[in-house]
Amino acid sequence: MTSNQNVLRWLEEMKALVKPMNVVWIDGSREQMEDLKKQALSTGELEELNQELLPGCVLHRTAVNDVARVEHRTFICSRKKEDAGPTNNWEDPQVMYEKLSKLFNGVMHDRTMYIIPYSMGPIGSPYSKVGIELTDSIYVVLNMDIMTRVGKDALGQLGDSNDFVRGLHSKADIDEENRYICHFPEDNAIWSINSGYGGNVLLGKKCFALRIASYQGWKEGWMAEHMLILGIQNPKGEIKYVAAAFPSACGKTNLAMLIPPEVYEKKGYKVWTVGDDIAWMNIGKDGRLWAINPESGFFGVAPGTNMKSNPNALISTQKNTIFTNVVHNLDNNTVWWEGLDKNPPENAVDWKGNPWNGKTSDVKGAHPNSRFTAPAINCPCISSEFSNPAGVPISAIIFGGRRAKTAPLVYQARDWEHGVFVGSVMASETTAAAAGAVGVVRRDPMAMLPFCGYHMGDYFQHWLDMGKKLGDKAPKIFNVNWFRTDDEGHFIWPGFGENLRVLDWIIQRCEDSVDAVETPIGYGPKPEQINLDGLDDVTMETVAGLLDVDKKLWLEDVAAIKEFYAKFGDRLPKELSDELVALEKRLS
Ligand code: GTP
Ligand code: SPV
Ligand code: MN
Repeated sequence: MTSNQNVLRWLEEMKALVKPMNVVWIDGSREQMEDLKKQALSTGELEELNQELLPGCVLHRTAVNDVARVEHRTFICSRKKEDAGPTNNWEDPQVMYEKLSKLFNGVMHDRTMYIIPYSMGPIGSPYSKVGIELTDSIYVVLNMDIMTRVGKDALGQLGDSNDFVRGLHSKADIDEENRYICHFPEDNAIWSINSGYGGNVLLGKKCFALRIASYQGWKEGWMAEHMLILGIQNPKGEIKYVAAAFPSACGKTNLAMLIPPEVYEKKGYKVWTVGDDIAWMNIGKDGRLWAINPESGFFGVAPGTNMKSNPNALISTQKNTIFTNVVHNLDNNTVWWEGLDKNPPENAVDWKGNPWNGKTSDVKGAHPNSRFTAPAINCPCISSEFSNPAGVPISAIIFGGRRAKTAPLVYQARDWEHGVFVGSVMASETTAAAAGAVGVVRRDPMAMLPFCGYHMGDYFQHWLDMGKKLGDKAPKIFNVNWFRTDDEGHFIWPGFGENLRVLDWIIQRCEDSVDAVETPIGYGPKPEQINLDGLDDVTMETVAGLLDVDKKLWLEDVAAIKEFYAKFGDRLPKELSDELVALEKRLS
């Protein structure tokens, strides 16, 4: 498939380590994928779903101990410990290579090794990058084929270059005790063993496109971020693009595909999806920030996805989709999950593979982190710019998280530096996307806590440096929170499509066509500036409450931020500690 000596040399080295029974190059052809799918169906690794209702769709169940990212077993193996920083697990690269070599030694002796060349980003884009993943899992091959641009084109893009990310993955025995997801940023390498779950094994995604790429972006002067990208088209046909960083399972896919409320739709507003999880952003020739989506599919959270909350996501999953850890409805051989509809199947199999009756069972049928892998081209609102090698120009950057209290519905940062501060102190309640407790508030700067491949203090400095380069062409920075709750714990803001009402204010701020109120934390809308037309159950008083800045809660937050910032020692940029002092002053 290639004469690239850098690739061939590395392959020989890896083959000598894992000693595969067979080696198969993935060329990206339909025939090859169909063939692999058939093999996986014959072994039970995949189950074929109803091909009339869900053409091309299959179901997969992971091991019950292997259902989410494992942050405590994820390592950044930089040569110097301090370069991984206080928020990453670290191990010396030599020590880790040795330890993993023992686990990888001969691990594929009775298995086929698949070689997947892939491009993150459109083929031909100056911003795209190539990786090669070696894996013993057909499930991984089929997922990578949806999520990235796989095969000959990617190798063509690489040419003779040595600039490719070397990914090695084996399911091994799915042994939790020996599960490792390891990154060697200085070697462009990722080794992952003993898992079969998405974020741990689709090495193009979080491992490359965020952890390794964030490091590359730092060195090369661009940004790899955990952000959706969407275009908002106004009635005049003008499209403004925004990028938004929310932590895992906090609403990126939903916002990226939102359906405008009827009053907006009637006026002619449209929303276009460019990406739902990852943005690579470069300064373009015109000095503005341009973003590409390095992926080509959606690895979305299934529970809660329905025809009301996110019809575009649901429609995207109706063909050529891989479902993982959802309910198998045996009556019609389709799938189900909590929040799909109010009609759970009675004759079904749950995500663990046990018989399940949705009418009588008191346990959940789908895992809370069950997922669909769907081709982006299936999405009814996919942007015409989705594969544009130049990307799209970003007008606003939006941070957000799950906060029951404290964070208001929306506010704007005072300037770029303050915006970096706002992103750096983001906090959110944890979700099922990672193993561990759910619902605990933790700091998650720029939604990158689990994904930053180097010292987070240096990462903050990189953000500040990018702002200096962008100057007055820098996107405006905002913070949103869809998740404020009332005393009974119900969400106050209706969310989903109605979030366009908030984006509307954000776009108006970017166009300088609306004023704002100054608050201690930044600039907020006047309640009447949030358009509530056609939204009967939300009053202006409710919005005023959602925009309220509770100084007492914020001062508590300041104390927590001080503690968090202390971790970074002298690698915390002075601009950020100054911002914290200034915030405290404005609050008292
Ligand atoms: P990852 O793929 O893990 O990065 O997640 P994500 O950020 O793309 O999250 P996603 O859009 O899949 O949403 C996760 C959960 O949040 C789903 O259960 C949604 O139903 C819920 N959710 C999304 N948007 C909103 C919103 O505006 N309001 C409320 N209340 N819930 C929302
Ligand atoms: C996330 O957890 O942020 C995801 C899913 O997008 S995973 O690919 O598992 O990281
Ligand atoms: Mn994500």
